[in-house]
Amino acid sequence: MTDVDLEVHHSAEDIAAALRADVREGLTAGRKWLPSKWFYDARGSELFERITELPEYYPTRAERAVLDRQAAEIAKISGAHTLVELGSGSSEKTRLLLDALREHGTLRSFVPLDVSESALAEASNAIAADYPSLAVHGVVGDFTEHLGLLPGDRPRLVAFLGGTIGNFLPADRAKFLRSVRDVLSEGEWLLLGTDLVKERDTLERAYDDAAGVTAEFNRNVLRVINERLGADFDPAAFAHESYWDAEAEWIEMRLRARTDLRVAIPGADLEVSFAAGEHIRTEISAKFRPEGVRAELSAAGFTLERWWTDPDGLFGVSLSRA
Ligand code: AVJ
Repeated sequence: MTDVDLEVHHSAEDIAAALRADVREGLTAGRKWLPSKWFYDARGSELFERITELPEYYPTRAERAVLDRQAAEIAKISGAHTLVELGSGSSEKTRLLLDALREHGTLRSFVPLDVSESALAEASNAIAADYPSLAVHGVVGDFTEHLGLLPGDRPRLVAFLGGTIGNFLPADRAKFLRSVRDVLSEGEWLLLGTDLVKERDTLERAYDDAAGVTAEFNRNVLRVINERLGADFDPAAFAHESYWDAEAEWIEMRLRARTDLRVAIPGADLEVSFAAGEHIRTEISAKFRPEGVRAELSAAGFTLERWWTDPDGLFGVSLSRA
């Protein structure tokens, strides 16, 4: 028998109100920006899945290479009864961890948490079907807000994979890591995926693929605003860009207005003007150095127990103890 339930922390009204507040703040700022979590409606989540298969987008493959090799070790060290996955998306790589924990004999429940209800429901159902004795408890929500509500037998292993930690600004990242530490008890675990600093070309291409999938993913945020707030963005009027900021050590995705534009956003009571060439920053994706990851984990109250990279040294995975 399968055992899936979905807990939804975001009603359609909550989502519209949060988007409205973000749009008002970000698009009235001197340098326009939008939070990257708004990419992920059903279409955006699908586009992201396609990104993970692109030749230029190495992080997914590199992280999978680490988990392939180390899942058994992760299961043995953590002895987790519950796997919690933050920003779970399609939960594809999660299966490597679930298999290893099942093999190890400690696994009881799986708690995926994601902002996208469609992606979460699909993933939870697929996992529940393939792991009949596993209790699956999906949580639809924002992992910056709903961490205190994480269910599951202890010890729990919280997996935050894919390098999504890089989407936070550094100060928010520190707060977030601290909040994860605060919901865990001593002896519970964090498995963290961090994309590593590397040469500009490799990074910029990973976020600007030849097939244009990332460009569509980027423009999807404008469609989300059109749908949820009745705006009249013409996505084609914005050019997609990826830019490696070598000083901040992050990739920025931007949408650059091709001409002077005026956009009405009735659901946010807003009219926004763009000068030709002006851009909206739609995402930062920070890249890390091993010593930086160790320092940030330690500052948040974690003890780093293991650090692995893929054979090409592109991506790091750390296992830390609370
Ligand atoms: C899902 C947040 C890990 O930052 O690399 C992929 C999102 N953006 N291509 C990343 C993304 C553009 C991705 N994360």
